[in-house]
Amino acid sequence: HGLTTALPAALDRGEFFIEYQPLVHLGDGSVHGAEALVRWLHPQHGVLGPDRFIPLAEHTGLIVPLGRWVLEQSVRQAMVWQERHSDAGPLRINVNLSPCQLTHPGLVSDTVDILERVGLEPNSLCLEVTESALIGADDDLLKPLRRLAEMGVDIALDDFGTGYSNLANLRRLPVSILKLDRSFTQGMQQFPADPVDLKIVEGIVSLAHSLDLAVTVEGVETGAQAEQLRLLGCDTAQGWYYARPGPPDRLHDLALVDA
Ligand code: G
Ligand code: G
Ligand code: MN
Ligand code: NA
Repeated sequence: HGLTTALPAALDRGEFFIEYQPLVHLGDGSVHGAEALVRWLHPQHGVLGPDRFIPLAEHTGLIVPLGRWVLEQSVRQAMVWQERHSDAGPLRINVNLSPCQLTHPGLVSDTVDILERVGLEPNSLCLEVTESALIGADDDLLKPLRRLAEMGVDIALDDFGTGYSNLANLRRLPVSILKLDRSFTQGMQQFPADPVDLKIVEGIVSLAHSLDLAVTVEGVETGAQAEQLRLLGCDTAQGWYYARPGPPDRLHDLALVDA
């Protein structure tokens, strides 16, 4: 595969870049932070989204150095936001982790090293892990996540509700945030939403809060969705209604508007 063989050189040549999508508090619309989303500016094919190359990077192992690069860039960017917007409260950064990064022995030491070199507080970082990556996870897999959580790094369960997680299993995961999958948000397009959809989200939020987990919703595209998810008690939100993924300076504009 052409893209696969081009990946290592692309990292060396600096062809990857990161877009940031804001996360807002549903209560007052203020900016909470942003999720880092990597892209590849391919010299022939133009901008490629992560769906095109993350699976290839996972397959070849390049995901480890690429993931480390994404983490370092994102942590540096969060530090820049915090220095410029000390008034907005510490803006936070969410970074996605692939399953192979979870089993890589350097995960904890690389993360600690990056946070210390940059000077970002661990509780300004959230690592997103998909629900499917943690299904049936044994203690060996959970240990590095637990160490990071003990340091204050938030762990979010991404795409929550699409997998097959045993809800009772949530208690043993070192997770502090549930990111409700976009499919739930799509069910809130009508106002009022389908009563069954409302009940399901209400139940998830209630369970999450009783376990001291915060709930983030993804894929909010309309004000009606935002309002219904706010009324259901969701904590933070992300989606095109607020902002598409974009360059880092866009977060300054948003944070300034709300300040
Ligand atoms: O960027 P887009 O909006 O198309 O995101 C598509 C998917 O790619 C998301 O599910 C996201 O979790 C994943 N993704 C984006 N950036 C990264 C990254 O840096 N590392 C990993 N492992 N996945 C990412
Ligand atoms: O990590 P995760 O799979 O959740 O990554 C977020 C993905 O969702 C990215 O591909 C991002 O571009 C996409 N996305 C973000 N906001 C919206 C939205 O409001 N609507 C839709 N359809 N997709 C979104
Ligand atoms: Mn994510
Ligand atoms: Na998701």
